[in-house]
Amino acid sequence: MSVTLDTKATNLRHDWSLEEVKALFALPFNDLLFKSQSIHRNNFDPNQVQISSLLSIKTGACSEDCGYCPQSARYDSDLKPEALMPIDEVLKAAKRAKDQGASRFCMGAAWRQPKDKDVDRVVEMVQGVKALGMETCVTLGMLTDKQTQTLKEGGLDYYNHNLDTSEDYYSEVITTRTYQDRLDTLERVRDAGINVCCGGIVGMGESDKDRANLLIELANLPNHPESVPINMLVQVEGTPLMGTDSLDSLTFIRTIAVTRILMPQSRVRLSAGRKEMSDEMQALCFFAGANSIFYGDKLLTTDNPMTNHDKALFERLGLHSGGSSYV
Ligand code: SAM
Ligand code: DTB
Ligand code: SF4
Repeated sequence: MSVTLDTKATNLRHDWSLEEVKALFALPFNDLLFKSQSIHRNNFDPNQVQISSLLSIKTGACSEDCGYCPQSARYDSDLKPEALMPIDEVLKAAKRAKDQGASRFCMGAAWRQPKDKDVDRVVEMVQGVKALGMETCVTLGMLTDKQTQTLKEGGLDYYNHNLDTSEDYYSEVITTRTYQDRLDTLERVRDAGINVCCGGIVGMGESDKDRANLLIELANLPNHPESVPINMLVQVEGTPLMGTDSLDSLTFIRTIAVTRILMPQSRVRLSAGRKEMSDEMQALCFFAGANSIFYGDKLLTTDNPMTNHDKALFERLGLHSGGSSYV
């Protein structure tokens, strides 16, 4: 099947079919990367990468059973649970991230869903981080309408809530909340006027079809998420997904390329898993259309490449940091 493409993305599409997306994945590698790079440079500065830093503001002891996650209370992952951080510590971390060059600060909490009083404390953090001149993102689990309103009124820029995988594969990974629960939270976030950060994880043992269907779910939402994190599973001892066969690097790069083609104006983030990737693989991901990273020595609870290494990589590739959300 041949696929016609609008490289300038004047018409963002929300009607991708499985056949079309499978055909993209099946293209010769060079043809796929040529297409994704053409779309990328028609919509973005091809050498600019947006930089976000993460902080776990409430760690571990989570009631959910997400099979990849070291923060679930159900698995024995050697992680020390920590209560919600005091605001001054959060702001110190944000200031450090800003000084290192991050433009967005993402705060993650290991909750199924926050309590209203938790949201009020997070709003104080958001306001403090914004006052430092950074964009803000939080990921707190499922939200109510009232909570999305509170976050919007508090000035939050982005909410991260991932679909994680295809609807078909989802129950293999998580049983304590449904795919529809995730879609409902995403709709609430969108309706409240907060930018959406939504992507998934690959390398969890899913099939080619599952990866295609995850990207279709994202692209066929009424609006494309402004940020699309593509995580490679970080395998953590004690979690059920530890020991999963690792995903072929070229398939990962193809996944980035197809994400760029389906969502031409979104920030595609090369997210978790970079520590296990070679510089050459990351370079191909940037060529395929990734233009955002998590930066800083830690993700939430696992290691990320050292900042000095990333700085050197940017220099070697002639990349510069900058840019915020949508084009
Ligand atoms: N508890 C909230 C939730 O699940 O919505 C927010 C924090 S949760 C850690 C945020 C996201 O991190 C998950 O949806 C998942 O996509 C990603 N994540 C968690 N553990 C991961 C791992 N081991 N490898 C890759 N991504 C992971
Ligand atoms: C996302 O898509 N990836 C980030 C962020 N959103 C919250 C989290 C990655 C977590 C990796 C495992 C850990 O460090 O605990
Ligand atoms: Fe809890 Fe989020 Fe981890 Fe799932 S991904 S176990 S909800 S912290």
